[in-house]
Amino acid sequence: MTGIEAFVGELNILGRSFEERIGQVASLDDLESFKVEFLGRKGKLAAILDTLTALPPADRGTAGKNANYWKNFFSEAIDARRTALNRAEANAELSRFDPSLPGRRPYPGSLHPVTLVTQEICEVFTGLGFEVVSGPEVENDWYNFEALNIPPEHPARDMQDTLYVSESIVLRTHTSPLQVRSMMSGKPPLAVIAPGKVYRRDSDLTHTPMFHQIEGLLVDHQVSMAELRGTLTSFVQQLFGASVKVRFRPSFFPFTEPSAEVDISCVLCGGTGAIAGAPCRVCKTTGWVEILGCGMVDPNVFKAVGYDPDVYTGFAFGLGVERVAMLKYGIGDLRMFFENDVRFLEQFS
Ligand code: 2NM
Repeated sequence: MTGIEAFVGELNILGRSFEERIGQVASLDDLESFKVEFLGRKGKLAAILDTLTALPPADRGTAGKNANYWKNFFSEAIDARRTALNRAEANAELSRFDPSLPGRRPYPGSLHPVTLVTQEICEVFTGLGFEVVSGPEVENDWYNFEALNIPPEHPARDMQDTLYVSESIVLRTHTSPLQVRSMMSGKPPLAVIAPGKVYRRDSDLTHTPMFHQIEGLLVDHQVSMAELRGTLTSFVQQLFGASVKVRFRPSFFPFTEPSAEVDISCVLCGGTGAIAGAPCRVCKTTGWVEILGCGMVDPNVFKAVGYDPDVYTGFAFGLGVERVAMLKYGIGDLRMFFENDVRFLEQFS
């Protein structure tokens, strides 16, 4: 065998061993060492090429072409193998993913019961022609007290009851300052409903330092208490059902005269005071529950906002939203509204 024949023979043996083994390379790491073994600077192909200089110069071209052929063959085969191994790995990952598994249940959330009841009450009053108004939670003394006929020595102004920001700035203790603002920025006929947060220095089982109120006001010529009674009767029957009974009891507020508190027949026992012979826990056997306060706007309030009390009369009312929500949904504990336990809240979705 001549030199060139031996050279080409070595290459062919190397090529066959490459072809036998490449199919068994099973990982990308193994493929890199396999590449070094055949194509590396000190690899098997390089070892054969080192013998090229021992050949007669006339044979070196043929030898070089043969060696190049194998070099390209090895490179392409290794690249193809790398592509195949990559694809196999991607497929293995896909097979770990189970497309038949059920999706995760969406968790959409829900409106807070205080929001729901506020919306519902505002809808009843907008249906009666009232306009919804809003305004600042931090008020000055004049809007919160003075304009509402609450004099400087009134107990409501006590540090015990009111959250003061400074000597003359308070967190509003009711939403009435909104009605004062409405009267001053508008003119009769006026019908507004004012929902919002209010603040009082009070915290126990049945009182929270922040709660929600809705107050209403209607001003026009010759507004009568009969219209107050008709409006509020329509309101509670839309909210609690046409069969609830309504009664008005005399009461007192500084900003209304006369004033009244409104009771409805108990929503739990239906006004009987008992359920299956047991005393009703909601009305304490009386058959009635208090739902709001109201009255005819005091002339002093009209004077404060620049309305002539001999020309205009009006009625006003106010209610606590948490209290109404407790009655409407049969919630026994005020703290439920503020704990934000999802198991409680999701019942209103
Ligand atoms: C109540 C009860 C009675 C009331 C009065 C006014 C205003 F600004 F017109 F004078 N706003 N709200 C009012 C009247 C509120 O809450 C129990």
